[in-house]
Amino acid sequence: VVWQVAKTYEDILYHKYEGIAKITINRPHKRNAFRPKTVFELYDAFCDAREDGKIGVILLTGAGPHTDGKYAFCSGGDQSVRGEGGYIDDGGIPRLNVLDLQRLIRSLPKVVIALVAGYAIGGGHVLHLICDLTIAADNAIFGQTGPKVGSFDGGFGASYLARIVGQKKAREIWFLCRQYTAQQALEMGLVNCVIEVDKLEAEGIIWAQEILAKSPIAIRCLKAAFNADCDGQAGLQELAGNATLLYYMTEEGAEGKKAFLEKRPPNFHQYPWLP
Ligand code: 2NE
Repeated sequence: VVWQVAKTYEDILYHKYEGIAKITINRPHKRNAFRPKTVFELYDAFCDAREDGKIGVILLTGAGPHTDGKYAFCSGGDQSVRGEGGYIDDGGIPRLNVLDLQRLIRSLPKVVIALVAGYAIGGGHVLHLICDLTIAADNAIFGQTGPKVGSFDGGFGASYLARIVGQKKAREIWFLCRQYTAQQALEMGLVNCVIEVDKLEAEGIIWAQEILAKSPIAIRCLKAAFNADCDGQAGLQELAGNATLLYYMTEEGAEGKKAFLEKRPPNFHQYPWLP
């Protein structure tokens, strides 16, 4: 695979290859912890991948290993820039902008696959959780730390985690702040598969290519449908948005617009009331 650089950033890497975008958090000296700038860059790259009609699958991963040999997907918010009210950006503004990123990953109509080697901890754990699929390297370590470091994610980080692993296990993960191996994560349904670390990216590409061979509209409707089950009115909005998109593609839908522009009454009689 020859990755093409899609755009250059400070805290992340962004590449593309034949329908696949790869976004890499690139702060290995901090176990890929994110600061506000990292999140703004991630948001920008995800928006680009969303807009690119050739891209169907996005891989999210962490750079590594670090010089000490350790791997990390992401270790959450950068505690060294945490101030009152959030993580402080370059302009001194406190931010929790990772919540915006979570919503973008969840709602963009393409498949996002987390490739996790090493630590997926704290807000980094929630990032993999929010992705549609997770492929774990055999050295992956999962866990939340919030109550240990004076933080918590009571949004998707709590409720969606409970949807995935069940209420008891989700409470254990948050209340005890233990770390779990890739195998344990697999057993609790937190990841889709476990693979040797040096095969992680190749496996991600295989999964992506299988998905890319499928119908884009079928995949986007399914993602919206899975989300709708958990996301209340926002989830229904996404699902219904797909219905509107498909309706606009029909002659019946186009007739309403044409009639308005031609200043005549619409002729919907030509379309049946299907059973
Ligand atoms: C990830 C973990 C378990 C790795 O442990 P280890 O022993 O392998 O590495 P070490 O030595 O702790 O970390 C290596 C370097 O990375 C920095 C460390 O400070 C250290 O720096 P130096 O001493 O070499 O200068 N580093 C690692 N994680 C960092 C972080 N999150 N922020 C800033 N620097 C970090 C271990 O490192 C760990 O437990 N990390 C902290 C995990 C954590 O508590 N994350 C925040 C959770 S809260 C959150 O993410 C959040 C939220 O709850 C709600 C909204 C938004 C965010």
